Amino acid sequence: MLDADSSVDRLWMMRPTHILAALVVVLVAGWGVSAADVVLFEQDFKGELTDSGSGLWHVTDANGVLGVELVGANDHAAYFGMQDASAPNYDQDGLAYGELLLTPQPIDISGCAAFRISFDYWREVERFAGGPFDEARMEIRLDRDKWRTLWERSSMTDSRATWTTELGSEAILTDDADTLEIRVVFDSVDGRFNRHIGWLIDNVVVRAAPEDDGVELSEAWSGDVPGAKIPEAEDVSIRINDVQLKDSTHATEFACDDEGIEWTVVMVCNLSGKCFWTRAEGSSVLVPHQSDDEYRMLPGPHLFRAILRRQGEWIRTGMGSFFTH
Ligand SMILES: [Ca+2]
Ligand SMILES: [Ca+2]
Repeated sequence: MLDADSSVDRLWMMRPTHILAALVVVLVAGWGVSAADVVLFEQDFKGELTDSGSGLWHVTDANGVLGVELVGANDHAAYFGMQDASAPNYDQDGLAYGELLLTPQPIDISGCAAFRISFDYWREVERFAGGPFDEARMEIRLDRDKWRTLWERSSMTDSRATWTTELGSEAILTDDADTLEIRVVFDSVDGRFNRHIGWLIDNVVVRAAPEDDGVELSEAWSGDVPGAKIPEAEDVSIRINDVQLKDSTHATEFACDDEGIEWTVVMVCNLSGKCFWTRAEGSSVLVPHQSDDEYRMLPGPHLFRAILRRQGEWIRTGMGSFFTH
């Protein structure tokens, strides 16, 4: 490193044109470092992914996906779905769920104050205004901390079935973190209405952003509802009633006595907390223990969680338990 005196000496030895040229170089280099749109990472699925993803995630081949326009000649994208020759879909036996890590190595963000993520996506899922199903999420984590949902769409937002660019309007402060990882998650929540093409993603780009534009990661979120953003409410409780149906099978009724409940979504989970079946109705929900076309729950204890819309606000309960017969 030059000390101050010797660099001053050297400047005096240069001719004015050299000094001007040096100034231009310094200014351009300075702008380059502070420029907001320096690309830190790009994923276009032409190269290798170190993670093959879980569930139905895979990179499309040169034939693309029936019904989805190609992003470019011989282009590839990440797709959650099955490339059925006549009707691609994610209709499996039950829940369709998968995670795909988009960053082969953690992205080095140690020199940045903030960053912005943009990407292209194509989405066609079920339409249901009463609750979040067929969730498509982008999640990120800083310094290998816990995954946070950054972007989310579900059955509550109309599918556009066309390539759409998400500009990532909110920049996120790095908070002195050194690494950033990105993954995508698709969660059908239950096994119903899954004969849709699903979700594709391409051209994920991370750019440096000025600190002034940044918001804290906990504040940055773009979505229609739920996921990590629904606060857990301690002032609501769910009442459980065992009900015998006409055909002498059993059901459990979940009801909330709180006034102003407009929607109740009950998620039935196994004892390890994995939710595998969801039903949404008005102020109460009836969950049959046996259903010919869906699930036959084994007799015994189950866990549940409820998501409620109360006077326009979404809230969630903690885990509760109930018995099936
Ligand atoms: Ca691509
Ligand atoms: Ca569905």
